Amino acid sequence: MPPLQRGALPPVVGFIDMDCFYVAVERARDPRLLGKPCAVVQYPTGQRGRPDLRPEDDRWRTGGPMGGIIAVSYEARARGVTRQMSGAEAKKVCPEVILVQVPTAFGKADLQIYKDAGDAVVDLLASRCDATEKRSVDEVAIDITGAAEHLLASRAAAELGAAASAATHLADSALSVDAAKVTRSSARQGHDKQQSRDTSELADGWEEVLRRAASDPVAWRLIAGAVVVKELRQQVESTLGFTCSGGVATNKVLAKQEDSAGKDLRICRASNSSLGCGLHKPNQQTLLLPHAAPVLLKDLPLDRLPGLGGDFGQAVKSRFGVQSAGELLQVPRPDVLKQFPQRGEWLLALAAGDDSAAEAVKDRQLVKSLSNGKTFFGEKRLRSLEEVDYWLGELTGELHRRYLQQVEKHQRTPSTLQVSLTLDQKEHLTRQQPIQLGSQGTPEQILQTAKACARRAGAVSGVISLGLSLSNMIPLEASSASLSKFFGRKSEGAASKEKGEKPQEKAKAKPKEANLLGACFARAAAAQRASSDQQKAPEVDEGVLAELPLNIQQEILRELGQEPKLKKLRCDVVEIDA
Ligand code: TTP
Ligand code: CA
Ligand code: CA
Repeated sequence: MPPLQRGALPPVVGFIDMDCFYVAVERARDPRLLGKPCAVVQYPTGQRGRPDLRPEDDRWRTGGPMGGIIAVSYEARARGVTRQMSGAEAKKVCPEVILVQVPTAFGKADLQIYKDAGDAVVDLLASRCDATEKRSVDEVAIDITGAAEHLLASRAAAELGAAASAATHLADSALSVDAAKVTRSSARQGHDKQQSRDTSELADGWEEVLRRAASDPVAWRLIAGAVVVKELRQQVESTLGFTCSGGVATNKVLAKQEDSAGKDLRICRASNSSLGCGLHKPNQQTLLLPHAAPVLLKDLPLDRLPGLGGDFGQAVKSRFGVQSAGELLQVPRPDVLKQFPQRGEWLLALAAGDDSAAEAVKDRQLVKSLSNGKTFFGEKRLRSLEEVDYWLGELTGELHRRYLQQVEKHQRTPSTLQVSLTLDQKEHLTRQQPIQLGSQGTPEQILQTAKACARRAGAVSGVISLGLSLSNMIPLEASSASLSKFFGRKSEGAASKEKGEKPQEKAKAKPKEANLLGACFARAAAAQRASSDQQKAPEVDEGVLAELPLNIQQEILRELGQEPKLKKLRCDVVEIDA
């Protein structure tokens, strides 16, 4: 594997689009819909006085007034049902189609269940990505550079190559190019080029890609990125029950574009706009290596590139008499720069699919937890605690890196570690434990706590999935690392009083734990001050203390010179055996 030169290399960007999303959400709520041709229909407008339909009400529609179809299962697509149809038209082409109406509230569609499901997907992805940018109700751009680099450092190249090639289409493979010729509408209905890649045989083009990647670190990182996307997609499916399609590339310009009408084209960089994500959907993923970009961009209409859908795009087209990105690249560079001195460079980079024209994935998500997991199907399932320990070690490295990022970027640290195991019989075990990493926690600390959790799960033979997560994020200042500051000669409360500040001002907009902790400190510090004359140990408010994570409770008591009386304290850790 070529050496990595961090910093000089472009990021690894993924793109996720959920499959027939509203249908998938309905299926997760009602398993009777699984595997059946079904569609979600809008509520009938103009019907005043109709009672609202709650998500849990019977929303199946067999006739009567109905809105148009907004989401179609792939089974129904294969039988000719499309989004534009009315419910009645759908019944005509596919009599067995099940039509589910969207919930309504206050006389209009209530899309909350779909929004919540989309948010759950973002939350889950965010737990393993460097940045997570929600692009629509069912689409997310993700920066997976760190996760990809971790895989490169921790797994053998042959293993990564095999995992990526078994699960991933190449955007410029003969199959992709062939599938690109399928019209957009038939792509959406499912077609014979839409075959899924879930086989160990090396697919079209992969042998050459793996050979060339041996001397190409950018390609290697993207290949590792394809493995990350595959694992994330598996995790979304096993945790939330939704399948999705994915793309991997070095930037998001082509990972997602708007067409001239501003309508979502659902483009993975992995499958350009003339292809659409429908090229390798549902439940599939595509990798676009840099050498494939020019091929895919060649015939791309210019107005489908971001920023070129309006007047500026028109001006470019008429100035040079070009229609596509490929044609623009044929115009001599000095001519482009002369005509467009301000934006010429960007324009050419954009048409070439160059990373410099793309914005970074914007991290809009403050994660609730950091997690990492792996599945072990069939013969690969884990049969002993030693094997579980080994894989916990593997999962720890990446998690530790992401924890350090949270410390650095957001000054927060996790306070709970959780290990989850799915056993052969689909039995799911979860064990949690407090963890005190502060700002300088080590991988060893995470691993030891994880091993302790795994041991509490009892017999663990036949593990088919193993997950490790860090959650209950608390501000660093509330973590143990700074406890001693609070309990030093001058408490923060006392110090801010001297400066004339109100102690509460500092606590503004902090999470519950931090405020509780603040209250706890204030009382403890006041008790300490009041008692110092009498040389008495300070007291702490047990009610406030009990609201805090267990590790912090213990730390506070130690700082106060009191032995933690664990029996008295409420433990915030819940064990769930589902
Ligand atoms: P899409 O991602 O466009 O489609 P989809 O997820 O249903 O199917 P695919 O597998 O091809 O990606 O839209 C996501 C959801 O947004 C869709 O399930 C329903 C909703 N939606 C509408 O309500 N109206 C619309 O016009 C479109 C395009 C989507
Ligand atoms: Ca979708
Ligand atoms: Ca979409």
